[in-house]
Parts: sequence; structure tokens; C-alpha cells
Amino acid sequence: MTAPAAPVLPCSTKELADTARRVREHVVDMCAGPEGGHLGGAFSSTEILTALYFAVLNTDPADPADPDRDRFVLSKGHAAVGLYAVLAERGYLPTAELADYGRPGTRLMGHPVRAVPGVEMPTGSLGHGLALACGFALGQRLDGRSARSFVLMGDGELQEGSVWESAIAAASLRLDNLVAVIDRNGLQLTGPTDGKAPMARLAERWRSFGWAVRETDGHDPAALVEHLGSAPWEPGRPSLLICHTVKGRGVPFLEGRPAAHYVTLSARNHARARAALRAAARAAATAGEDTVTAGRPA
Ligand SMILES: Cc1ncc(C[n+]2csc(CCOP(=O)(O)OP(=O)(O)O)c2C)c(N)n1
Ligand SMILES: [Mg+2]
Repeated sequence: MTAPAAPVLPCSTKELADTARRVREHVVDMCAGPEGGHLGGAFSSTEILTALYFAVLNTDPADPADPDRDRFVLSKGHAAVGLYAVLAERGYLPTAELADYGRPGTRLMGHPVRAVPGVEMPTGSLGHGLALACGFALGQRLDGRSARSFVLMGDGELQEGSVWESAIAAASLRLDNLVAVIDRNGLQLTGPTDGKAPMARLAERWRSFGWAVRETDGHDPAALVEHLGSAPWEPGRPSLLICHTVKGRGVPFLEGRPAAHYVTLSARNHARARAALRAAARAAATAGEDTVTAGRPA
């Protein structure tokens, strides 16, 4: 494929970190509603989604059907609360609409549907997103477009056989406009992923399937933008970024705990979570966060 399109919204790592903090605030508020939500997997992928939508994806909220846009599939569709918050911050929907989340008759359901602007495919049944993104990438290539297709999967999701069938297909088709991301938080629904299906040598496995593979800290905005923005890394090969993350990241009493997977925050815990996010924001301001500009030529 040709060189990737320039990101539409170059911004500093500080702006990305600030956006990620606002996203977490929205998610905490949504998870305090009667419906609750998948806070854990939304918080392990907050920086990934923020980096994608604010500094990597060539997409325009004012023209969500642009045929030349990059595509994104949230294969771990249960993290919808995080996607909704990012889409709202990016301008796809009013932030006030986030209060609708989980209410019958509204479009912000527990799993994303295409009625939500910016959502390319309904997801929630794990194991399908990579195949969908392969289809998008192949379509883009057949249409002669230089756009890329991205997909975010959970690490527990890798237990679905369809993921590996799609991994074989993508490499066979030499889809180097396809970028897959794994949220490697080490946890699935009830406990550690490795307790169910050990994932030793994950990078090696994907490489042996014909993918270009990198690993990074999934909470580091600058690293995420550098890796995701520069794909494809090897001509003729699809790219996989394994992101090491913490489930529930940002709320200390939930971090790294299986209980973070799905939560309905009580009024007390909502206040505790909001206080933790405020404290993190104050600490970042005091530390004077890195202001390196991500996505802009040096
Ligand atoms: C095919 C399928 N089986 C089971 C589920 C129920 N389920 C929802 S989330 C989840 C755990 C997913 O773990 P992981 O992929 O690691 O996601 P994360 O840790 O990022 O939340 C399961 C089993 C589902 N959504 N789809
Ligand atoms: Mg997981």
C-alpha cells in the first residue's frame, strides 16, 4: 500500500492524556447508571481508542461515510462505553447524549450498533472483528484506496478460533493495510486469560502466521501514535500491535481486578472513582506532562 494518510487531528501527548482523562470521567458516569457497564476493558483500552481517534485514524465526524476514510472495528464490543465516550469527545455525537447510555429506546446500548455515528459494524459476539476488518481492508485495496482498517481485540477473545482463521487469511491476502491491536490486560470475564488458555509467545505465534508484530505500553499515548501511525511496518504483511495494559486502569480500587470487568458503581464508588481521576489529573498537571507532539512531523 502507499504511505499512510496523515492523521486528521495531530495533537500533543498532553492533549491525548487530557482527552483520555475526560473519556474515563464519562465512562465512570455511565457505569453509575442502572445499566452499569464494562468499565474494566474500557479503561484498559482508553489510551488506545483515544490515540486512534485523535491522532491516527483518517476520519471526519462531519463526513462519517467518506469512502476514503480509515475503518475501525471494536471487536471487543463490550467496551462500548469507552468507544461512546471517545466518539462523543471526537464530535460524532453530543457529550450530553452519553446520559442516554443503557436507556431503552436510545441508540447507546451495551454493545455498539451502526445507528451510532462512527460505528462501522455492530459487535459484541467476540471473535468476529478481525474477519470484518479483513473484509474492509480487502475492499479498500480492491477499490484502489490508500485507507487502512484497524481492529481492537481483547486477549481473552483470542480463544475464538475465528480469530486465527482470519489471521491466516489476512497474511495470505498480504493485507498490509490491516492493523490489529490486542488489549493484553491479562484478564477476561472471570479471571486471568492464562488460567484458561496460556498465551506464551504470543508475538512469536502471530509472526509465524505471517504478521509484522510489535509490543508496547498500551497506556503510553506517544508510543501508541508512533506505532499505529506508522503501519504498515513491513510491506506485504498485516500489522499487529500487542498493547500491555491494566484492566480498570485509572481507578485504583478496580485496577487489575476481575471484578472490574462489569460494574455498576454505587453512589459512593462513583464518588471514589471520580476523586481518583481528579487526583490523577492534578498529579499530571504538577508533573508537567510531556508535550511532544504526536502525529506531527518533527
Ligand atoms: C462469542 C462470545 N462469547 C462470550 C462472550 C461473553 N463475554 C463478554 S466479555 C468476555 C471476556 C472477554 O475478555 P477479553 O477479550 O480479554 O476482554 P477485556 O479483558 O478487554 O474486557 C466474555 C467471555 C461474548 N461476548 N462473545
Ligand atoms: Mg482481557
